[in-house]
Amino acid sequence: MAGVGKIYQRMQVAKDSGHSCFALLADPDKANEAQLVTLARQSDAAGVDFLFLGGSLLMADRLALCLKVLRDACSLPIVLFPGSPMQINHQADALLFLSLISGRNPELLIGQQVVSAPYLHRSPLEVIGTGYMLIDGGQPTTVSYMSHTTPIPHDKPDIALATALAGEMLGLRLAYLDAGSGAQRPVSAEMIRRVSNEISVPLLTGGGIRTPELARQAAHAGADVVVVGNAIERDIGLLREMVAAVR
Ligand code: 1GP
Repeated sequence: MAGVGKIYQRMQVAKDSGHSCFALLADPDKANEAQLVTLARQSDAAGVDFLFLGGSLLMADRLALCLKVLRDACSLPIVLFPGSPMQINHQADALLFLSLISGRNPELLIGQQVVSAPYLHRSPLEVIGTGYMLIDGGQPTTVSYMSHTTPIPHDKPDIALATALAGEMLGLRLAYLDAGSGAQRPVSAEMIRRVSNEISVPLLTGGGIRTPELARQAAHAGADVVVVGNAIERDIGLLREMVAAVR
């Protein structure tokens, strides 16, 4: 488990080179098997860098099935983006080991991590410690409700920066600014720029990125990995354009 794995290296290259990556987020609750196969094949063809898999609340026990379907349909790296320790599965390549550092809920800062650490220690997964920050996206999201935390205000880039720096100083290897799935407005370019310019770990952002132009703005502002879920779920025809915009 220790050391730097391939997926983290890829994100570091993005940070060092200024060439951002595109991650497609699939929610195991939302896509059926045929849709997952299409998603995987089209992602491969469009040059998607990572498939992220997870959701803040899973209503059905489909994670293992989704992993198998995606695995069989493409060769892209699969990264778990778990809403809870129940969303850990060793068939993925890597796991974002999230600490919700924008909140003050001890369970999500360290409690659930303690529960899952012994399992992860023995698993082949690349475990990537991630400082996860919820940013106000204009409406309450499932994550803010489920986590009992208050997001960082949309127009307070300094708070996001201070939080990201604290995460980095604590040894977390990624920073993730998330406006939440389906956010009315994504994290602002100003906030992304402010954080990206000052931290030395790769920066991910997602939530409410509905158009190629918004994806381009996020990458241009300094996001090393741009994560999109809903928009592609709604219209897979946007995929190529989204990936091209991030490049
Ligand atoms: C990943 O929560 C986001 O960070 C995904 O958000 O579904 O709105 O793209 P969307």
